[in-house]
Amino acid sequence: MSGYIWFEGIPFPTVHIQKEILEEIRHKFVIRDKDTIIVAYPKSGTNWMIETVCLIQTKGNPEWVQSIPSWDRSFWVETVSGYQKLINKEGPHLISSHLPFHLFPKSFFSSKAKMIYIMRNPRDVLVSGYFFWRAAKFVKNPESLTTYFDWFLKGNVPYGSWFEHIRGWLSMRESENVLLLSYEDMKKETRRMVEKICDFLGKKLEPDELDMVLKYSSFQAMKENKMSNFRLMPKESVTHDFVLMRKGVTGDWKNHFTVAQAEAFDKVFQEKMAGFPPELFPWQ
Ligand code: PPS
Repeated sequence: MSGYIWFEGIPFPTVHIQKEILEEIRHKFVIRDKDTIIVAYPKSGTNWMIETVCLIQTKGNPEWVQSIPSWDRSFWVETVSGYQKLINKEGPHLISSHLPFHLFPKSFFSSKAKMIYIMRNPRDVLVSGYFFWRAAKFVKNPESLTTYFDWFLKGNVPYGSWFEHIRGWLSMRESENVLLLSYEDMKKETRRMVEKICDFLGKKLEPDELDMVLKYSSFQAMKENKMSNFRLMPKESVTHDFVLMRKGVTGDWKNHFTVAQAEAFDKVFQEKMAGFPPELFPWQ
C-alpha cells in the first residue's frame, strides 16, 4: 500500500515521520520522572487533552494556549521536529504521542513520568478519521467511508489498528502513573474529569481557575483558537476541507454507518476485545 511510511508493520503519515527517528526514540530517548505525557490513538481527543493540561498548568490563564501552537506546547515525540525540541530544550516536558505501546520510548516504563491515556468509541474514531485523513495529503486517501471502514478494521490506517493500540495501552491501566480516561466521560462529566486530571497531576486549582480551564478548552473556544485548531498547518499538505474541530460529539457514527456496518463492527469488537471487562468502555 502506498501513501504511508511503514514501520514494523504500522502505517505512518509521510510528513514529520522518519523511520530512523522512530527507531531512535524507542531505544534512546529518555523520559524523565517529571515529564507529563498525553497518549491517544488518533482522533480520540488528544488535542482536547493537550489544551486541558496546558490550561491546568497555567491555572486557567489562556495566554499560553492563545499565543503558542499546540505542538510547541506539548511536543510530539514521534515527529522529527518534536523530537528535536525534546532533546534540545530543557524539561520537564509536556509530551504528546499517538504511538502504539510497543513502539513507545522504553525509558517510560521504568520512569515515574505521568501519562494520561485517552480512548474514544472506535466507531466515532473511525468517522472522525475518515473526514480528517481524506483531507490530508500526507496519508493514503480513502475514496469512500466503505473503503475506510475496511481499512480501519484491518488496521491499515495511520498508526495502525485501534484494537492493538487499546489492547497494548490498557495493559498499563493499573499503573499508578497512568490515568485512563475516555472522550465520552470527558463529554459527559467535563468538570469532574478535569478535577480528576488535576488530582492526578498534583495541581490544586481554585473553582474560578477551573472555570477558566473549562471555558478555554471548550469545543467552541478551541475551534476559534488558531493556535489549537490546526489552521496553522502548512497549506500545501492539506485540502480546504481539512479541519480538526469538526463536530466534537459522541455517537456521530450513527449518522454514517449502515446497519450492516454496525453489525460487522460489533462482531469484530467482540472478538478483538474479548477478555476486557465491558465496563472499561463507557460507550457500550
Ligand atoms: S488528532 O488529529 O488525531 O490528534 O485528533 P484528536 O485531537 O485526537 O481528535 C480530534 C477529535 O476530537 C474532537 N475535539 C473535541 N471534542 C470536544 N471538545 C473539545 N474541546 C474538542 N477538541 C477536539 C474533534 O472535534 C475531533 O472529533 P470529531 O468527531 O472529528 O469532531
